[in-house]
Amino acid sequence: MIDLYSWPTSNGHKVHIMLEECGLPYRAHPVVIGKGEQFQPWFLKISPNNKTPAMIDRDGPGGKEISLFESGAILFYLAEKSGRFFPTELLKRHDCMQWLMFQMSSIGPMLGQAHVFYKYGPDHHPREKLEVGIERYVRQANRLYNVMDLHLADREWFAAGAYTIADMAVFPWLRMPSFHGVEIDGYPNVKRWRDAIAERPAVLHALEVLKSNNRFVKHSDEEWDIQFGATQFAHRDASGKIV
Ligand SMILES: N[C@@H](CCC(=O)N[C@@H](CS)C(=O)NCC(=O)O)C(=O)O
Repeated sequence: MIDLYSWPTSNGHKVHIMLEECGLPYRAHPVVIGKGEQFQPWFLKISPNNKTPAMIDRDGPGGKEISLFESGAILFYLAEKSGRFFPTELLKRHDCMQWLMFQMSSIGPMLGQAHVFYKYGPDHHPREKLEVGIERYVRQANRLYNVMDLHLADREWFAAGAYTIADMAVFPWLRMPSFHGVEIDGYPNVKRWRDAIAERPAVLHALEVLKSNNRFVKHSDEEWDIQFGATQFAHRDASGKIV
């Protein structure tokens, strides 16, 4: 059995999608990041970077338990475990991996920063203090959409000529383009690709996972502090205690 410690955000959704696509049995446990549950000692043991999602597979390789953090690593593990959504042919494997890495190193970090500066930040800081960040990350977001739009102009999927974990990794980040200052109609190939994935039954199921916790409302001051302020950046010891 797989225990997934997650939250209904883009990074959590990637793994929910893969689990639903594979039909692997799992239990999804919420880690309430707005309340700071990601800093609990038990969670830091499996996710030392205090981020969701993290996963424990009680029946890992050789029947041994394995715990993993980082959504890309989890997607790759589940692909290897299930033998699905990751090509077997070597050239195609590398193609898929480069686009998975593109998501992990560019789409997630840049769009994530755009959300902080452009969408959430103005509720907590004077806008003039955020301008450099807003300009940089909204530009980065649009630059990345352009990269993806060119790539998808003559391809149905991101890599290997098939729907893979690379598509599953990118998709959740593109559900709310307005959060990162992007007009999706300006990127028709991205829109076509995104809308095709959004219709998949497994994806629709996955977006329901932990959904009752989801809310697109302004962060309270406490939530802001925990996720983006002093509490987030406090130094901690190995047990998670602020030192
Ligand atoms: N690179 C990580 C990023 C994970 C991440 O940023 N998770 C966010 C939710 S989307 C989180 O748990 N934030 C809690 C915090 O920053 O304290 C991954 O892909 O798993």
